[in-house]
Amino acid sequence: MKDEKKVFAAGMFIAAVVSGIILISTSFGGSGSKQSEAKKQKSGLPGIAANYAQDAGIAGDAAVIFADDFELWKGDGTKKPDDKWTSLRVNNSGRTRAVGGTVKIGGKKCRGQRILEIANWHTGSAGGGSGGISIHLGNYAGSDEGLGDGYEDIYIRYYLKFYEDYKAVRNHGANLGGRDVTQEGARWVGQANTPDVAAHGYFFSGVQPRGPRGSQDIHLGFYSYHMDKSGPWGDGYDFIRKITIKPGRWYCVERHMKLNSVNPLKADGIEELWIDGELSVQQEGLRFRKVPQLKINFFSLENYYHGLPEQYTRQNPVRVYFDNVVIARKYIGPIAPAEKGGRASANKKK
Ligand SMILES: [Ca+2]
Repeated sequence: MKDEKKVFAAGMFIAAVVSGIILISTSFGGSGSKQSEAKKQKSGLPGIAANYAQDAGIAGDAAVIFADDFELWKGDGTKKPDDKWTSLRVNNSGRTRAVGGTVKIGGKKCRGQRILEIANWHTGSAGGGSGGISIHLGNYAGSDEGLGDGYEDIYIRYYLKFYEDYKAVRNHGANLGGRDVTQEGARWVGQANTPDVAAHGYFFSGVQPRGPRGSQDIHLGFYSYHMDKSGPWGDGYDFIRKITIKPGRWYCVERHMKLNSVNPLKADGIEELWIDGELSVQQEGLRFRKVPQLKINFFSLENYYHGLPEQYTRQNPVRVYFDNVVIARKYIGPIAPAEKGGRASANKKK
C-alpha cells in the first residue's frame, strides 16, 4: 500500500478479482429506501459556479475542496499534476489520460483544451476492462495518511460525455464513499456484495449509467451501499425526473451526499443528483454509518465493465469523457457562460 497505484488497485481491482469478490449487480433495487414526502427541488439553486465565468478561478473559492479541468496534465496525457488526484489506474484493459477536447454547452465550446478520457476494451477471458482516477478526501489508506478526517456533507460536479457509439453496458461510474481507518479490516470503497456495510467499516455510492444492455437509451442513477439497503447489492433510488443521457453530448452531473447523524443515530442522510442543474433524484432518510469517525474520504471517476463485448477492441474502445470536476462544501451548479462573468441561469445551457 505504499504507492498510489497499489492503494487504488487494492481497493478497486484486486479486491474484486483476486479475492473473488464480484462487483456485478443483479439488480438496481429501488425499493430499499423510502422516498420522503418532503419538498423536492425542481432545479438546482444558483451555485458556486455562477460566480466564476467558465469556471475560471473556481478552484480558489472558499467552499471548494478540489478542482481539476485537466488542462495541466502533461506529456501523453497520463501525467497528472502532483497535486491533483491520488492515483490513476494503469492496466492492460484500459487507459486513463487527458486528451484534446472541450466541453460544449449548447453547441458552444467552453474554456479549455483538454478533457479526461477513460477508454476500455475487451481483454479475452476477463471480458472487460477498467480505468479511472481516484482521490482520497481524508485519511483512507491509513490513519497516518495526513489527509484529515474527511467530510460529512459534500457536493461533486463534473461534466460527462459518452462517445457517440456508446451503448449501455454494466459498469460502475463515479464512486463516492468512506472507509473507517480506525476499524481493523475495514473494507475499501467499492467492495460489493456486502449486506451489512457498517459492520465492515465503509459505505459507497455510485452514480452509474443505466439502460437496456446494448442500447443508447441511457440515464444516470444511484447505486448505493448504505446501511439500510436490502440484500448484498446496492440500492437504486426513485427518480423525481428520469433524464435521458444521449451519447455524444456533454452533461453537467452533480451529486450531493450528506451523512446521517450518529449522536444520536438518525436516518437523516441525503443523496441528490442533478443533471444540467435539474434535480433528478432526491433521497432522504438514509443511514451510512453508526460511528462519527466514518466520513466521506474517497471519490473516483471510474469505468468498470463486466463482460465487455469483443467488439470493443483496443483500437475501438468504449470511451467516456470527463471535465471540469469540482468538489465542494456547497452546491456548485453548471458552468456559467463567459459573458458578463456573473450570475448565470443554472439551466441556461438548455
Ligand atoms: Ca478541460
